Amino acid sequence: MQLVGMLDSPYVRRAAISLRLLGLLFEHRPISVFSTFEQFRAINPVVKAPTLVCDDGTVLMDSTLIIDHAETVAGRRLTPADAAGRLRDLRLTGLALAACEKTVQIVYERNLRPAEKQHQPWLDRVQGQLAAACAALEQELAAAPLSAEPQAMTQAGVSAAVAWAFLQMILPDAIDPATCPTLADFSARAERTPAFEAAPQV
Ligand SMILES: N[C@@H](CCC(=O)N[C@@H](CS)C(=O)NCC(=O)O)C(=O)O
Repeated sequence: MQLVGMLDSPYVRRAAISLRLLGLLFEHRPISVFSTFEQFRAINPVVKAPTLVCDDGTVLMDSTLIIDHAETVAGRRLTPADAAGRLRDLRLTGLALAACEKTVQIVYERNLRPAEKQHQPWLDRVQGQLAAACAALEQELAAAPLSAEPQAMTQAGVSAAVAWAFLQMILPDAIDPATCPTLADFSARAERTPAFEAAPQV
């Protein structure tokens, strides 16, 4: 199978890291939805990254659905098996995905919309949502740490670490790392593990 998309996308990156943690072999095709739009469109006319081209030719999009499929192929999940553990993992993953989404919305508003058409009240709203997602992640990780060890890494860990690294790379002034020390430390430790190092965001 082929994973299509650039690793500067947190969605592509969480999919790539998850595939590796699941032990699945795949070819990564670093094609951009912006600079190589037509090349991407030839693979997936919807032009969404990540896109997974499955071995049977099925073109699958959305990182969560790609990970769901990968877990089925691998025969195991990156979420805890028990209901309470899985619920916590899903909640943390949801917070991380919201942080990714709000970060991307700010970047698109700033970079893709002409300056005179940018709407500050919308940016303020999104910034507040991003801050809320990061604060909740920080609070919950501080209360009950996630393991950054490869064998114990769950989807919440993958997504939280990727979301924080992406935010720091692309909007370094948006959230002061001093307000999220647990999240920042967790992300840094995860980044030093083989599955993360094999999928560098820069
Ligand atoms: N919910 C989707 C979000 C994917 C997403 O928005 N990807 C961006 C790249 S970071 C993209 O494809 N942007 C191009 C577009 O939406 O036109 C997922 O989890 O895969």
